[in-house]
Amino acid sequence: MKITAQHIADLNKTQDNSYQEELNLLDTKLSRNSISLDEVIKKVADFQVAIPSWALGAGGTRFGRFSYGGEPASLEQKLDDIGLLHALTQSAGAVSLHIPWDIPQDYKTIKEVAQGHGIIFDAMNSNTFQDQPGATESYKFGSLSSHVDASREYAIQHNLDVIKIGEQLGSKSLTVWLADGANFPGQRNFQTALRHTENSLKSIYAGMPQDWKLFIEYKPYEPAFYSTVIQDWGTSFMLANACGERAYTLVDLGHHLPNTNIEQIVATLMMKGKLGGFHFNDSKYGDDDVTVGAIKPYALFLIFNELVYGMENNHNNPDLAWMIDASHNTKDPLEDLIQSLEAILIAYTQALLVDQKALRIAQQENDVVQCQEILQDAYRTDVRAILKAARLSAGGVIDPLAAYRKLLVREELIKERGTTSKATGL
Ligand SMILES: [Mn+2]
Repeated sequence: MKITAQHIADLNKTQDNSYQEELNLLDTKLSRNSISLDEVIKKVADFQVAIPSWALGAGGTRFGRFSYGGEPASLEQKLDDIGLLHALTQSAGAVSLHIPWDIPQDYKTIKEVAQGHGIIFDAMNSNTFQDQPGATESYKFGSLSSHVDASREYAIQHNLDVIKIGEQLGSKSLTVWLADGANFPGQRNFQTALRHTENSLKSIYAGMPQDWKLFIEYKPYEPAFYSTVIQDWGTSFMLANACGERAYTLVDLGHHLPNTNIEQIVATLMMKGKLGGFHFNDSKYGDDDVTVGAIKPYALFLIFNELVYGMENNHNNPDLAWMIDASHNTKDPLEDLIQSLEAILIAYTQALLVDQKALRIAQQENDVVQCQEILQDAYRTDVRAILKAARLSAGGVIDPLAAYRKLLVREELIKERGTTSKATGL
């Protein structure tokens, strides 16, 4: 199934356009704070989030996985699904590939399919957290941190292979997330594991083309339940500094212990020019299992407030690689991704509405109450009309979820692919 310009035009004719009145009110409100509505709309329209190639099938847990039907069975079909998302939202113009789940068989075709959908290849993701069929070395007791030389070298080589694949697709970055850790006290020597990891990352960094970036992701626990080698932003930051100036920390929202002040981590990393990538999701208890903005939308806004401040003030920090990294157990994955994109853009837009000048003055004057008022005034603004205007200006639809349902996308995909097709991934 392909969504055409005609589909979009027809949908927009029938969709509710009362948002325009809301837009006029917002224009008046924003101009009081000297914020240009047109500039905000342009920034929102330009914001692109990568969709990971593993997020297009039914999500699940280790206890079970319930298929949704019409799942993409090949990389081409995964790109087609992102193409559907991008056609509706105009904000999913990138894919993040996971290797070896999505090794292209025919690079020329894959590139053409992506190009046809207006999708670029964002960060490549390596996988050293499971043994593949036919693997000659095991990651059971670690990969880049392993005390077994052969396992470590095998994992380094895998990352170098991923870079080679990415080069052929036009990707410019590699994300490394390690499951390496220990399940029981005494199992591993912390210092040896960390030293091995640092040396392995340096070898990978040395094998990257000059215009590539390395993103080092961290996570406090799981799959290892006693210790994780790259457990927090400080460890990632230290390793990135050890590698070199094109190595950065990657923040995944779900990879923090409960109540961690993620916005402060973002601010610290951006001040040092070391925040490279960002993974969106939400969580009630831990990890990344819930749709972005489903649980803690105010926390997401506060994080975006620091991201926007950093993007405007920390010119030493590179443009960020944004990606959705969530599971969507029991939901239609495409509907879940539409909801995630909406939540991301709402938080981003609200952060753009913060009256930064007034906030600086209130901070300077120690007017604590006014500081909170300024942030919450932006957060409590309903910005959905701005998202609609941004999508429309970029060639998308006013209401993506309603359009998705009206076009019977899932039903069409089930007709095309059947009910038993299964996507590789989580
Ligand atoms: Mn992640």
